[in-house]
Amino acid sequence: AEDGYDLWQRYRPVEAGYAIPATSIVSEGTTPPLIAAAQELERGLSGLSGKVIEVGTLRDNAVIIGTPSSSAAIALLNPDLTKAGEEGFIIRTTRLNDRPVTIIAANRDIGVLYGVFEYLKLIQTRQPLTSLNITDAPKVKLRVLNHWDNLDGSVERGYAGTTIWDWWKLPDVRHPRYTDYARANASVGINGTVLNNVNSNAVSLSPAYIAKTAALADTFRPYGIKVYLSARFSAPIEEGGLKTADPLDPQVRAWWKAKADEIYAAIPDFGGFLVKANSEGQPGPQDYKRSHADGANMLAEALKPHGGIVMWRAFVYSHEKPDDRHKQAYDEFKALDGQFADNVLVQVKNGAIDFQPREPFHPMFGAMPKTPLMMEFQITKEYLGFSTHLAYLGQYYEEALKADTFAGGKAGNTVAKVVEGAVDNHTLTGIAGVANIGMDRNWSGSDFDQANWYAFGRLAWNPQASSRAIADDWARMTFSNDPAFVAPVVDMMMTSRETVADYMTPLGLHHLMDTGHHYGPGPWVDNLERADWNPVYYHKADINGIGFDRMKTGSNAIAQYTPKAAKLWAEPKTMDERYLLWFHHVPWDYKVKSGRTLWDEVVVTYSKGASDVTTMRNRWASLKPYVDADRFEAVATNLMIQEREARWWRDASVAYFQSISKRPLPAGYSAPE
Ligand code: GCW
Repeated sequence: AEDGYDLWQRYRPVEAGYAIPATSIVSEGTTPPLIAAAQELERGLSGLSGKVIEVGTLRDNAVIIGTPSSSAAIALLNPDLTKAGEEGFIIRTTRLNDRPVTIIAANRDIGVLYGVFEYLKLIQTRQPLTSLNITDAPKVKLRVLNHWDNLDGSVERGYAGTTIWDWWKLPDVRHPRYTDYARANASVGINGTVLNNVNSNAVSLSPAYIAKTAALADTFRPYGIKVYLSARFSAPIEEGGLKTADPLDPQVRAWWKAKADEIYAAIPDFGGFLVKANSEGQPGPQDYKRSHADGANMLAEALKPHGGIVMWRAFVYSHEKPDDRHKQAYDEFKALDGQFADNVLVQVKNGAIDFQPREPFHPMFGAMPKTPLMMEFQITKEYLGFSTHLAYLGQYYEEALKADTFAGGKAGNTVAKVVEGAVDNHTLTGIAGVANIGMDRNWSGSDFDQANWYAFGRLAWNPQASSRAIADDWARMTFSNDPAFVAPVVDMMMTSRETVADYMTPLGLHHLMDTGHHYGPGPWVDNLERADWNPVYYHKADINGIGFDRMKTGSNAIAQYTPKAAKLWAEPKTMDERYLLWFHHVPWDYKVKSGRTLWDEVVVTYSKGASDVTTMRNRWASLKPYVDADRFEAVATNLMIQEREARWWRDASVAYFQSISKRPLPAGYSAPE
């Protein structure tokens, strides 16, 4: 049965009519990454061609893989690898000893593995193989998953079952699933993984857990994946028995240095630490009246001799500050630009609130030229319907990455270019994605959520890639290459996130999900202990209007953007109305671009979102002939749930807002029965 376990690496036989010329694999490499590369190529080519294609001798149409130092054949052919860099590769059809061959070559072993995955993708997406000349290399250095996995097995905001890390049985038991995890990640170029939740437990830094972490690191190493840990800032107290975790205290600094030395003794290529500090109740340097830079630099100093890095999160907000939550991270961090050690990256969520279905880009991007800023996307769909609602996030990520920061007053300095380091000349660069992986057979909780993991990796490799092209590859590799399937599915994926925004948070509304779990509507919630957790704080609806005024007349968060970026949102009349209520408090009777009143537009957009899910559901039903029965049914069931819940969102939201606006529903829209 098709249970989705194979992800986009199914390697099922191609249909007659598509030719795979490869006859044998030539690989002389003996290092673990080169062995992994040869094994993957054997597995992929054999599966896809339906015949055994093994590592063997040179024949016509052999595929030769390796680096100039591991392969005499590659050395002899001496291909130009200057553009392949540290992790990139080339794929080329050429001739050797008068035989036609394909070479997959790189400067380093890991590039060969990446090249193998690219070559297999060409077959999986039915590209011609006869005259290849490909050079590719990642544009971002650290391409990292963040697991919000707790040591007790639960996953914070995880909707795909419990953690895949079997902490009890590690370090001795190494499940094959760990290798499959590494293969999947390497296939999209992910080269790092933070194993534990940012809301971390100091036990993850204990000797027993370091040994367990080392076992995972050993398993992932052949695939180019480094492990990292979330570090609890108060660990010197909890694990070390010290009285303080003050970053300027010599004993605290010595404890972290010793801890880093201990970790590197077990894991020589350990990546470093991810830290959530002074955010949502987590300990941090401010507990000792020190700055984020003081905290980050202390850890950076401990990791530096070993080549490790610190990813310090900018997701901070405090309810003690009555000001707009939107402004807090920028306000705290902007002043620290230039104060971070050179092995620190500041990790910033794509938007200033919290992974909402739509957010404008975070104003920190472009505003801290002296600090490498790492993008943090959420792959798990905390605010977009968990794993039952279909929302393709590739399109979401692309929207954030393409946004123009106008840094330095110049057009074209997009978020992607800031993250790539191209705007401010950083070589230490990174993108993180909060993983959607768990023990479900299909890894991600649903078949279509696998696409979000896939798209994250592809965009981390190349932040300027097209999310539509990525969806197209994914649909072909995961389901079918039949154009009658691919075209409608890609169209459906590309509009799916907009649909979710329409039925949950239209026109720039945000954070209206029910409390705590964030599933389903809760725009009426107004009784939480913290004002900034209440949906009413974000929509500010009253009898006259709705929306969060972030202009000068309100919180003035708009001033955190460069003038040219701010200008795009300054005028309700001319702006993209999908951000309208994010920045403006607008009267219900205001006329939007469609000619309707704002009130009518809110109702119409909620309704459109709900009916677009019905359209998706019908579209999927029509694709039954192209999909195996198990996965067809699994997706169909989710779409049934999504349709029901989109209507729930529409009806509950419209009814609630109507109780405030006191306006009639527009003609043709009836109240829910
Ligand atoms: O989105 C919020 C989540 C928390 C999460 C926090 C964060 C890990 O609701 O579950 O905690 O953000 O990103 O730190």
